[in-house]
Amino acid sequence: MEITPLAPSLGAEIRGVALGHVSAPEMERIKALLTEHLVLFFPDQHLTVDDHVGFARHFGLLEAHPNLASPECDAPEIFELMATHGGVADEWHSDITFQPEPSKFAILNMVKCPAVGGDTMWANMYKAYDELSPPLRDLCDGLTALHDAHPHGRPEQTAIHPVVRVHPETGRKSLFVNEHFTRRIVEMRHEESDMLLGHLTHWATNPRFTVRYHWTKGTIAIWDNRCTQHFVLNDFDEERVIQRATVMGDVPEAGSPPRWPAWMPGGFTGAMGRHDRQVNRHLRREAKDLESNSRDD
Ligand SMILES: O=C(O)CCC(=O)C(=O)O
Ligand SMILES: [Fe+2]
Repeated sequence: MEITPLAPSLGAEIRGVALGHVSAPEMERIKALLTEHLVLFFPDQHLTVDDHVGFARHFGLLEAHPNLASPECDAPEIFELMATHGGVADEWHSDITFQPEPSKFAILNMVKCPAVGGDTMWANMYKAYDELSPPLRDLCDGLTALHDAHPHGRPEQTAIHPVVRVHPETGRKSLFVNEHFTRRIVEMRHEESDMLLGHLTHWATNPRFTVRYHWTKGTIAIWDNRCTQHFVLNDFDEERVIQRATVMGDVPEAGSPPRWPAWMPGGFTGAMGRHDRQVNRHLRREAKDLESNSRDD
């Protein structure tokens, strides 16, 4: 395999392997390269849907998109996104973090892309964490945040995750909040949460942490959602079609337990902001689930 790193922070282009029939040693090598570079690009693969799904299965169990349909694509494991004149995910995010177990990997097939425009960017969340000052790292280590599916019109789908997660394979810490799905730091007043989330989500996308990829038709990309975020440039007129296989996730593990309880405004519930209410509802639901589970035991 021929490996070309694309940026100092993350990303490598790989040639000299046919993903339609990878051998076990090649698969081992690809997994190691993904751990090292966080996002990999394999140009000129031109996989069929079956080969794409077959390759993606090497990374784990696949899941359909929880909220968005792919009317033009029959394969249940594939999420297809068609766009013309832009209309893509142009907010930084890691995939489906509003779920209790957000997806581990995405394996994307670029089916049709504009000659110019529609590039995708990724950012390295290990670096975004490592380069915070020690006091801010320490604060973030002790916090959790509420994520929701508001971008899919489903704000009632919520999950609470650590603001800093530990990667189960590398043991490294990474920043795990994103502008698309993260709403509230659970342990803070909403004004403080807005300030900190605003800073962290902006910081996470510092150009030094990123790579930008210009697609060609038939390229396969794989990224690790646990330590990266991505953003599609909404700057094209032609048609752009991607097909994504999504590998089921795990519960994000915290480096340390939350050091403070959830913060709630005192007094009458009318004083609550929208995201306070969401946190409140989520915690009540969790407590109820816990109670009914212990009753079942
Ligand atoms: O279209 C792309 O480049 C990526 C879209 C996206 O956000 C995703 O598939 O998760
Ligand atoms: Fe995405």
